[in-house]
Amino acid sequence: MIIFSATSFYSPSLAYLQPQIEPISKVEIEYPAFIKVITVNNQKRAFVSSFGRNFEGQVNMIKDVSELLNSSQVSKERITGKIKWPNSVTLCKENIDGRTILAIAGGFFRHSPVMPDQSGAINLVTMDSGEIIQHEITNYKRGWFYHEVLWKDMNNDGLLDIVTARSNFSPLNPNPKGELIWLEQPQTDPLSNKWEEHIITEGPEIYFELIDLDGDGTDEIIAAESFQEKLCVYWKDGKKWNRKIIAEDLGVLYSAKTTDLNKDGNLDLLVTNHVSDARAGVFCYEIPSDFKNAQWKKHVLLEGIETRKAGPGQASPGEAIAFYPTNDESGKPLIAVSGDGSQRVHLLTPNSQNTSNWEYTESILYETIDSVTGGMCFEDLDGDGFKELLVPIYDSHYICIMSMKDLVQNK
Ligand SMILES: [Ca+2]
Ligand SMILES: [Ca+2]
Ligand SMILES: [Ca+2]
Ligand SMILES: [Ca+2]
Repeated sequence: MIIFSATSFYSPSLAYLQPQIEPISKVEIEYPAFIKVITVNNQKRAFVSSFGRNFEGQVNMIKDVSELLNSSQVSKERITGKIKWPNSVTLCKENIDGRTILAIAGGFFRHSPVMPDQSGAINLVTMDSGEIIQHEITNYKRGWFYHEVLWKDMNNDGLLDIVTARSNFSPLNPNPKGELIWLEQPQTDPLSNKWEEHIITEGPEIYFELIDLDGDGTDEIIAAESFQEKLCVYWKDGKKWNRKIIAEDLGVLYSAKTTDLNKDGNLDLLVTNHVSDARAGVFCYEIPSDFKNAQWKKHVLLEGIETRKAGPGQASPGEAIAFYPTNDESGKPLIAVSGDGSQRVHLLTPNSQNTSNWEYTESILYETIDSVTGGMCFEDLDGDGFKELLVPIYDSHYICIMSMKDLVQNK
């Protein structure tokens, strides 16, 4: 077994000689857009969301994730083929009605007036006992779509509810809006009864996080208001939500996630945008203790990502994920970035362990042939202690799997 210490791994004298690492496998699957590995009943399962303009949206489950490591063909089970543009798949941590439940967010915007309705929904799916049950819990709202789901008991009745954000953006809508809502789990028959909708606040659209930044027992909201091009924090005063704009100079936003990037003990916000100009990049905002009034100090970690995919609407990057190659979480995390229109997976390695040094070195982990990259995830699939990176290679119809063992050993 290969053992490495944080010290040797992060030593700046050891640059990545071969940053582009060979995939250990490429698994065929049509139009993969997002992949997530979720432990369901103590078994790791991979869920792949697929969609395309003229391709029926579907979510497939790969029951035996070890198949992903050594074969281009895997046995998969379609858990739904009836969801428009499925995005994230999120497991409810508690059984509901004795069943394991997945929530799938979906929908997309219309590019043109002749395009059919793409309005989205939140669907619950359960597949215990081999039978698949699907229940749409949102009311139809024309032109709106959903991306992320969070399970949280919002009314303290002991039943987990769903928090989600929706957007009504389209190129045909000059003033897109967002809404953060929660859907109340009914007391009985949650797989057939209505989940009552409650609006939390207008604004949040795609990525959001509920987090109690000041420890007063009430969550604040951090939101990437993607199409409104605003990165915001909300906090509650009595019944009123206050909103502070952290940034509005990045263009369309992709993701925002709290994590301590520089390991100084304070949370930072890791942000990506999604543009086709020189601003395309990866950014960090240090969250000040006086988050309402003080400036959120910005650091540019990577900028000028080139959008190599041709065609209208192509942009870069996608989501950035702070990660460690193994379970050893000492030192600063590395950052993996799905390039989306850059057709690459970018790796950012911190130049120094100094908490006041925000410099990173970019290397390319993987480069596709004319395909955008989708929503990726890390998981140690074979239990060897090194995580695998699973990347949807959308236009070329496969999932690329790389072992972080190769990253560590190549350096
Ligand atoms: Ca509840
Ligand atoms: Ca708070
Ligand atoms: Ca920090
Ligand atoms: Ca592994």
